[in-house]
Amino acid sequence: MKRNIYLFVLVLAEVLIIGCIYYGFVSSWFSVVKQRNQMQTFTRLLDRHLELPKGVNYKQPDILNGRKDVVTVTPWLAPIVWEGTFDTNVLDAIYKPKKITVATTVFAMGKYIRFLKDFLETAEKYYMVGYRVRYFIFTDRPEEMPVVPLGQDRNLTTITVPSLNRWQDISLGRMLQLEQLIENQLVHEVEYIFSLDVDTKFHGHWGAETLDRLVAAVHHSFYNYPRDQFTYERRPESQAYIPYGQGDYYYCAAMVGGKVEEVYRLVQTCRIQLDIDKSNSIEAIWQEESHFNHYLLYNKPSKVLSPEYMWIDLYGQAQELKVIRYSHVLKNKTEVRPN
Ligand code: UD2
Repeated sequence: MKRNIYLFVLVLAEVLIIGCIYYGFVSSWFSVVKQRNQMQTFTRLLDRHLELPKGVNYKQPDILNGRKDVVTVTPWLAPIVWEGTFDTNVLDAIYKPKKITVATTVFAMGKYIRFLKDFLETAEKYYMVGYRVRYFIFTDRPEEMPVVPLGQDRNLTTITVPSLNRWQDISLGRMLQLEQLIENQLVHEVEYIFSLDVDTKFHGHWGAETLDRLVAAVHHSFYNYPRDQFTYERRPESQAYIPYGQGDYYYCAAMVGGKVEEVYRLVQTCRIQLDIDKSNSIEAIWQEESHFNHYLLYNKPSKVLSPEYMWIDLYGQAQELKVIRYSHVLKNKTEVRPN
């Protein structure tokens, strides 16, 4: 009997000791995970904090004198970026120490691969120079990829995708591809992303002034039009429907960018809306561009790029454009498109 009591006490003590060790281990593991999550949240928040290192010299900002020929802020107080509204010295002093990475996705499908060399060569000269850039090129012709020397901290990944027979499907399919790339890879690896059309060239500086939460560019062909003449989707049966009398600007789909989480939300929403339209046998008038415009009307961009950042070689230089930074090249649509 005495022996049994002794054994019972011994087992109880062992259980208690093991329990305490286990509890200590589990709770310290939980606190490590909690701290790590907190750190990640704080790092993400700090990423938006605009810290200026001491000793940086730049021109004194002015609140009375500035651009008077163009509007430089939206009604929801997002900046509209024009030459003369920012100072590269101060922006670089703030953003370069953050060591951010900007993913840049480009689709070069079918004959559009021919535009890629100029795109990359000019991007290397003007686009996010001095920042880490990771190009992701989606193509069905990997064997025709041009060889373009890249600067320091810049690299390129080719993603081979199946060919498509309709240019509309290529344009629309970008949403799903971007959604998957962000979800599977980029969300863990980069802070910002820009998705750009390939039939384009850079002509001037495109830098940290374009970084923000959600960034959209005003379309070169509609920036001076009344909203009822925008080519929004006007059929209520489409998920992209915008009624007459509504709308801010007409944004182009050739450029969308921002924090990777925000762009993910945009492309995923557009992809879902496109799927609903498809199941209802309707395709919006300007494919994903119509859905972008619908999304951006109800989810305002935090920064808007002026047509300096999205021009077209077809037009000469408009008076209000002090510089053309990026433009669409001329193309023979019937010759380059698959349909
Ligand atoms: C407009 C938009 C474009 C897209 C399209 C949808 C602007 C300035 N452009 O341009 O972004 O919304 O309308 O209708 O707003 N692509 C290929 N291979 C092809 C076809 C397209 O790679 O055979 C890719 C390529 O990256 C190209 C992009 O899709 O830059 C858009 O196609 P587009 O340039 O033919 O469309 P476009 O000029 O009508």
